[in-house]
Amino acid sequence: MRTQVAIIGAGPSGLLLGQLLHKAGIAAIVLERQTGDYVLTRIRAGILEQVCIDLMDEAGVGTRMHKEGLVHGGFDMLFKGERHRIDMNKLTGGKNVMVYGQTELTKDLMDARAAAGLTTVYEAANVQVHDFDSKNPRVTYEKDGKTHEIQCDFIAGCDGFHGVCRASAPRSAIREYEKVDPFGWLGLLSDTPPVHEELIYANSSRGFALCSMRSETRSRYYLQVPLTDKVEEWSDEAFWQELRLRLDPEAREQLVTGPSIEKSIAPLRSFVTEPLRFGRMFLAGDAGHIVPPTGAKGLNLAATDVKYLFNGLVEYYQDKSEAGIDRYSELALKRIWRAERFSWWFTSLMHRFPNEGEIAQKFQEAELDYLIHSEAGSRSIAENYVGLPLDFGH
Ligand code: RFL
Ligand code: PHB
Repeated sequence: MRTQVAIIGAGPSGLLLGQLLHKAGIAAIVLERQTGDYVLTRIRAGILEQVCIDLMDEAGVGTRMHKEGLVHGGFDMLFKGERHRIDMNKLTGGKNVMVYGQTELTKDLMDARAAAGLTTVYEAANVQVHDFDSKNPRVTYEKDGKTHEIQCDFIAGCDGFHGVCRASAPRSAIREYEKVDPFGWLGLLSDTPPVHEELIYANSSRGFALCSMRSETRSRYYLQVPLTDKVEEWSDEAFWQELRLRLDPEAREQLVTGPSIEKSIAPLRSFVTEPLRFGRMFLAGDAGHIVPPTGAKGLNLAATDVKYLFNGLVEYYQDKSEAGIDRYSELALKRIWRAERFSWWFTSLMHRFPNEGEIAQKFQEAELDYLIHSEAGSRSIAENYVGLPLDFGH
């Protein structure tokens, strides 16, 4: 088989890249290790920045998102038992975010891919990338007991944190930066109305909590928990009880509880790979970087990596210029480091750190108090949360 771009991974990065390339008349094949159903049952991100919304539109898959997504112009920060609203819309001159789950976005992209008759190989085992340091890269994989080969011009490594592409880059050419936080997030999804019409980020002496949602009837809540906790040890009742204790009296009163549909613990990690290009192989999304989820940046960064890479590939095929693909790594990393910085900072501001004592909470509360009373402080949070423009600082 031959194609122009072999995309490894059918998560949001791989599917979005595939759809944008299709629209531009560039051929791609997507290889995915799991089944499509498995990919769709992973509960992950929930917040889209404007640039991500725009990209879904550019890919021609925005219709359901605009119909069902919830536009949010602000969120609450809770500390010392009181809630304070960050009016993102006002502070950023009219920008918002949208609540639209990663599973829905992935489904829209999968459906569009299927409708256009584009090739996605699910359950592709033992995917391997070859010769990406030459002009004739290849990808091999196993399916139905046979080994298959794809010849291509480029390989897009959209295969997430545990993928094969980053692992195949020569160790001497790669630099990795990592910080793992000493706690995780226990998430619970339930078919209950959200406790509040916008998100609540809570700094409590018992640990961080987040009240999020997927729709007006489906809620997503998170609790900071020690990494040693096991999800099986958390009954739904224990979760709701702990969440109540981390909320303010009004939210505690309004919280509607119900059985969980999904419960899982995710670690919090900051991780960046430099560079994101190895000859004719590029890394995009979680394959190249991970952010702690506090800033809601993971999915959005994946989308903007894809946009930069897509622009570079279009320039290559339409204008016969390598300038765009040559700049991909540098452009994407600038935006990635800014989001890494914000996500790390917001995580540090909102969580309990086991070894830092009570003074650390006092510092956090003083900083939060400053941030919500200072327009400059609030605006800085708002402008980062809604997402910096694609050409910020260029
Ligand atoms: P994905 O979504 O991990 O998709 C990668 C795809 O590649 C496949 N794959 C392979 N395919 C073929 N061969 C191989 N050798 C392969 N190895 C892997 C995988 O099966 C998968 O389908 O990466 P992508 O597309 O870059 O998208 C990134 C986002 O998924 C990610 O940034 C966010 O979901 C991060 N994230 C969250 N972000 C938020 O903004 N808010 C959240 O609440 C939030 N929760 C989460 C998260 C990430 C999590 N992970 C990665 C464990 C919760 C979790 C549990
Ligand atoms: C989510 O709804 O899953 C979510 C929302 C905001 C975050 C992280 C996760 O910062």
